[in-house]
Formats: sequence, structure tokens, C-alpha cells
Amino acid sequence: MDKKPFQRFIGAKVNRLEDDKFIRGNGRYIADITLPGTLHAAFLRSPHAHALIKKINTDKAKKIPGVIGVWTGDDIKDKSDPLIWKMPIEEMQLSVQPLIPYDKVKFVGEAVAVVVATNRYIAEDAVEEIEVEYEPLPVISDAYKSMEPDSIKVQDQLENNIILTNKAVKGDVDTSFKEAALVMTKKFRQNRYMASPMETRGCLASYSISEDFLTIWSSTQAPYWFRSLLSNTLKFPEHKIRMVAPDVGGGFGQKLTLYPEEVVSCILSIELQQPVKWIEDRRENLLAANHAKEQDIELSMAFNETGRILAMKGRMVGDSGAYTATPFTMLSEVMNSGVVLTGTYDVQNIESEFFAVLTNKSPVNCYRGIGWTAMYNVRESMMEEAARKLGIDPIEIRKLNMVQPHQFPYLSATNVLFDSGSYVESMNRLRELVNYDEFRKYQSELRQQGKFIGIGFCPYNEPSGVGTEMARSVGFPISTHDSAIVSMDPSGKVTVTVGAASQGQGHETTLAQVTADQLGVPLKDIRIVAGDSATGAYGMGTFASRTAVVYGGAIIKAAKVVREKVLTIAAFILKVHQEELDIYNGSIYLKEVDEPKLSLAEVAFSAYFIPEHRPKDMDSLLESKQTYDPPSTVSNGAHAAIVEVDIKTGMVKVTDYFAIEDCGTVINPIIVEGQLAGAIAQGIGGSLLEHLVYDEQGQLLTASFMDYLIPTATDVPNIVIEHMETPSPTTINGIKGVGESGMISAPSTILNAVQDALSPFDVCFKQFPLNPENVLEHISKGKRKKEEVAQ
Ligand code: MCN
Repeated sequence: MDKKPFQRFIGAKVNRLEDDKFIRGNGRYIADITLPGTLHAAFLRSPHAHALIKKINTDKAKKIPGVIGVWTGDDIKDKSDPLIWKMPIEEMQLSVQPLIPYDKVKFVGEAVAVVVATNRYIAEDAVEEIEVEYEPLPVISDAYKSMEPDSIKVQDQLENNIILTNKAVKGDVDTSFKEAALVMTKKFRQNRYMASPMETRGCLASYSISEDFLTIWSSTQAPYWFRSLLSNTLKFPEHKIRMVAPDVGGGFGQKLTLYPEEVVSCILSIELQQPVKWIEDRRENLLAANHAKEQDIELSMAFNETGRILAMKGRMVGDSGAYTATPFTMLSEVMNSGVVLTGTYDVQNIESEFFAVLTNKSPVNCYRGIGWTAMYNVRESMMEEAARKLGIDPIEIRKLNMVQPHQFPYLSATNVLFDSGSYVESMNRLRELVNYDEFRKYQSELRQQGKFIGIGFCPYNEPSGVGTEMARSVGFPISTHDSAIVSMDPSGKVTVTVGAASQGQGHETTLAQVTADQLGVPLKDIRIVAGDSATGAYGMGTFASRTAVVYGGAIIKAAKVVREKVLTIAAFILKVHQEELDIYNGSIYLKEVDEPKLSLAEVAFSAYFIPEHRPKDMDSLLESKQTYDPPSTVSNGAHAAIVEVDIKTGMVKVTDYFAIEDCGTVINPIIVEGQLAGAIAQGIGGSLLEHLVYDEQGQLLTASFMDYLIPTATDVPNIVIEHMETPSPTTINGIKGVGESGMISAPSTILNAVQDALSPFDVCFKQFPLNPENVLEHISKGKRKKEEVAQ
């Protein structure tokens, strides 16, 4: 008899299980959670980028009916430590961030006082009544000036404003540059922009005096990790803190920081013995939630006459704002740029130097594609320029330099182990997909008609999963292991508990798919519990495209143990050898026989309640907890975009977008495509629209969505996505991560496409965003240059 086809869930296009509740408005975000007696906090924020706080008068605010209290930095400072998180890097200076400053403010938007009231309206009104006397100080808003020896200091206790600088050299860089046929240097300013999650930051802190226990619901990406940080900062015992991330409406790295407002909310709840809720508004988010990306890169590349890269030299200066955000610190942006200096290319002669510098601006921390975006922008635009100069096709010059199939596993000059990949193949497929040769003909026809379209490319690779080994090998001395608990209850249903916290990535679906394949249970019989430190599945959280790899791996390990137990019991009951059995669709089958012999529910019930049905030495729990700390794995892919530039208005329209992605074994193609589409949309925003503009006085000029432009549906074209699947030989089940890939390559793909469209004007952008002002300026410069040459 034919065996029933076993339904494999890994690789299946399963619709997102969590979407039903979100679409129907049944999600539960922080703002939806209200406990009896909840009070509301609102923060007064500094209008100055750098100023002494001379006096704060809270009398009027305190008198407003409904106001419970007003706290300033002086009131808070002895109740907790400030925020300090130092990477264990000896040379790194120790940045200290007061929860609320009591002596001086260091960026516009920094909280200077907090009101707690019976409702949010009263709290906001009372904030308006607080009077602060400031003495403005000179402001440092430029990273280069901040590095000068006589610069004013952002943090008084530090030696200077450079938190860390480091230089790494590998191979013989100088000789390679001397012998090169072509040497190019490009300076690129990666503008400051930020994640704009639909749900802004927020928390609800609730202290129970009867249990001496603190619960904090926070819109966070890393509940366990932040519980440790919170405990450390507050000096409140960790085992008496529960941190929960309920539904989170996007994070993208912004919620990978323990923020002062969260610690203050806890302090106030402990003091008032009532729940305290803080929900930030969009203006506060733009002012005071972590900014991202800002850095200047100077990159030099040496090529031989065939287009082979001989050596690269990168110098990164990161404008990190006033503090190093906890816990990833401002280093992550510039350090990561150094890590991905060579990208997909085989270059062993490198020099890379970075400076992470304080200024009087909002702190910079992680945002999808951290450090990658900037380095890819400069390197990949140089690759296209080198191709033009050497008369080589832009796809071929990349293929020539890429890590070739026979080179895997390949150790990059920056110490990243590329386990496997489809680098060259993905470029070949991209060329076919975009119909490149036809495009060039079409482009020149349109140019005759005065229309300027262009095509840009960008291959990428994404160190993903990020376990301890990879983090340490690239200079982040942190530990990133995680655990999963898989437990089958007496009815045969499965609960999987992980420390990850989904912000919209679809973990409820994909982690259930991973479990279903191991245990042979239908998806509806699996519940994923995540983001709650009370559940005991310690984990570092969701970032660095690690959930599929790390939690997927831990789940598979734990589910295998449970499967083994189930099969042992079933074999005992059926009096057969375990190897003769299989589980699928919730039942135990004899292999090669199409009749279920037992249901999982029967086996599970036996495990818990019928000792005669299981071997004597076997424990009764169908449960396993396993940890996983994956080895290095690097996913890859290649993108192309077609843009149309209106040379009269400077408007850029992305008309077509193509992405080839290879994240090893794909768990769910629909979700992976969603990840790419979202990240590419963010890449379009970052390259064309989004820009956090500060003036010299450190005032943020773009503190609303009227000025800070994020892409809308009309800015995002149809995106064609194709999967290639090169399973990782190192990770469990061959899975690699995918979450950031779109943001690594989309900005530079678009940059290259715009430069290609405007090639008759010989433009070379040195700064993002490519907004009409920037584009028109370059077109007119190009025209002037041509006129001069003609004369
Ligand atoms: N996946 C898959 N097959 C693979 C790899 C991944 O099906 N081979 C699925 C995963 O199971 C998961 C999703 O794709 O459902 C993303 O997986 P992964 O690459 O592991 O990334 P994480 O889940 O760890 O999420 C972090 C990543 C990052 S770093 C940012 S930033 C980001 C992102 O995910 N922030 C997001 N995507 C986001 N999506 C939403 N909606 N909101 C955010 O804040």
C-alpha cells in the first residue's frame, strides 16, 4: 500500500497564522494593555542640544488636578544607576547616560522631567507647565569637528569625544596600491535616518508590593537581555523581574535598546506602587528614539587592468550622537561597516579604520542593515564606476571578484566565515531576469526621446544567525546563544517557548512550521510562546536575522528529543521496533503502511497518565529544553532596480525592482518574500526620501512626518523575487537568515540605477538622499562640466 505523502512544512507557502488577529484588530500592543489603577507618564524634552539645567520649577504642573507627581533628574538620580553598557573592549571609553539629566542636557529631545497623572491628557498638559531655566552651551553637531583635540566635550567625564577608534590591516595593502592599474577613492556621506515602526516605543511597568515583583511590558526586541540590563541598572533582583514583549508593531533595530524612559517608568511604579504606562508620540520618536546610519566613509580601491580588486582601504567616521545606546552601542554602525568592507568579493589585502564619535544629537544605534547600507553604497557605486573606467560590464566585474564556488568555506579578510553561497550564480540569474542586454537598447532609444532611465545592481551577502562565534570573530565580544522549550501536553498538542520576540516577522508561522516537521503535528496543534521572560526559555531576542537560524535550530534540537520519546512510547505500546514507526499528521504510522496505529493524543496521554504504557526508566514529561549557538552562516543574493529620473524636476521613480535571494533552506517563501519587500521599501525610503536634518545648533528640523518623508505605496514598485537555495552546511537544517538583506542592497542598487540613468551628465553622488534638490544640483553640475569641456 502507498504511504500517505508526508506533508513537509519547511519550504511550504503557508499563509501567516498570526495575520487573522492583526487584520481583525485583535492584536495586543502595549497601548492596549491597561491594568487596574494604571497611571500615565509623559516626558518633558529639552529644546536645547547642549545646555546647563539651572533651575526647574514644577510647582504649577504639580497643582493640576489629576497630576500624581513630577520628577526631575535630581529626584531620580539616587534611585538607580545611569545607563552604562560597555562592550568588553579595553580601549572603549565609558559613556554614561543619566536616566534624566540633572546638570546638563546633551541633545534636543532628551528627557528633563516626567509627569505622572491619572490620564495621558493631564500628563501632557502638565508637561507644558514645567518651567526650566537653561544656560545654552556651544553645540557640537559635526563628527569631524568633534574629533578635533580642542573640541568641546559632549560627556565631561571622558577624555575626548572619540569613544573608540580601531585600525585593522591584513595583507600587503601598500604594494597592491602601488602596483594597481586603477586606483579610485570615494568619499560618501551616509545620511542620518531611522526606523519608523508603526508602533512607537512604550512600556507599562507594574510593581507588586505583596510579591516584591516587577513586571514590565515593553515594546522590545530582546526581553531576556533587557531584563538583565534593567536589573543591573535598577539594582533590582533579576529573578523578581518579568519582562514581556506583547505584540510589537515593528522594531527594525530601534527597539533593541533599553531606553531611559523604560527604567524611569519602573522606578515610578515601584515608588507609587501603581502601574505606570508610557506611550511615546511620533514627534518624540523622531526626536529621541535611536537614530541610525550616519557616517562618513572614505574608501579607496585598487584594481588591476582586468578589473580584479587588489586591495581596499576604508575609513569610517560615525556620528553617534550624545550617548552610546544600550546595549549594542554606537560602535555597531561603524564597526559593521568595517566587517563588510569586502562584501561578496575575495579581497585579502585590506585596511580598515573607524572612529565612533559623540556629538550633541540623538544617539545612533541599530537599524536594519546596520553598517552594511553605508559600506555597500560606497563600494558598489565604485564597482560600477570601475567597470565604466575599465570598459567592463558591471555584472562581469562583480562576478570576476566574487568568492567563487570552489572557495567555500571562505574566510574573509575581516574574519567572517562564508559557509556557502550562490554568489556567481545569483548574478547570472539576475542578468537573465532583468533582460539586461535588451534593457541597454531600450535605454538608448528612450534617451533619444529625452527620457532618462537607468539600471543599477548590487550583490550582497549577509552574515546572519549571529551566534557567539561569529559575533566574537568580527570584534563584538558578546555571547548570543538561545534556547527553546518544546513540550507536548497530554492531549498531544505542542507548545514551543522561545526567548525571541516577534515584531512582525511571522515567527508564529515559521517556528510552527519548523516544529511541525519534526513532530508530525498539524500547524493548528502548535502554539508558539515568545517574548516573555517568565517562560524560562532564555534567549537574546530578535535581531541580526537570527531567529530562523538560532531559534529554528534550538527548536529542532528540542523537538527531536520529544519525537524520540513519543516514538519510544508508541513502540512500547505497539510492541514494535521504534525504527518501524513514523509520525505524521498527528498520528503514529507503521512505516510503509497507510493506516494510523495510534494518535499522538493516545501516546501523549500514556506518557503522562499510564505508566504501564512506557518503559520503566522513562520520565513522564514529553518535554525538552535545548540551547543553540550556531556557527557562522552567511546568506547572499543580488538586486537590480530600474529607475526613471525626470531631469527637469529631479524626481526619481523606481519603476522595477528585482531580487534574487539565497537564505539556504527556506522555511516559508511567502514570509521571506515579505521580509524582502519590506526591507526594499525601507531601502527606497533611505535612498530617496528619509533624512534627519540637524542645523548647526543641533536642532532637528525634521521632527514630523511632514518633513521626515517615509515611502508610501506609490513609491514602491512591483518587486520580482526569486529564491535560490544553497543550504548551509554548518547550521541545523541548512537555514540562513534573511531579515536585513533588502536593506543591505536596496539603497545602493537605487544609487547605482540613478547614476546610470544620469550617466550622460557624469554624476557621482556623494550623499544621500537622492531627493530632487540633490539630483538637480548634480545634473546642473554635470551640464556645466560638459559645457566647460566643450569650450
Ligand atoms: N525565514 C524563513 N526562511 C529562512 C530565513 C528566514 O522562512 N531561511 C523567516 C523566519 O522564520 C522569520 C523571517 O523569515 O519568520 C525573518 O527571519 P530572520 O532572518 O531569522 O530574522 P529575524 O526573525 O531574527 O528578524 C530580525 C530581522 C531584522 S534584523 C530586522 S531589523 C527586521 C526584520 O527581521 N525587523 C523587522 N524584519 C522585520 N519585519 C517586521 N515586520 N518588523 C520588524 O521590526
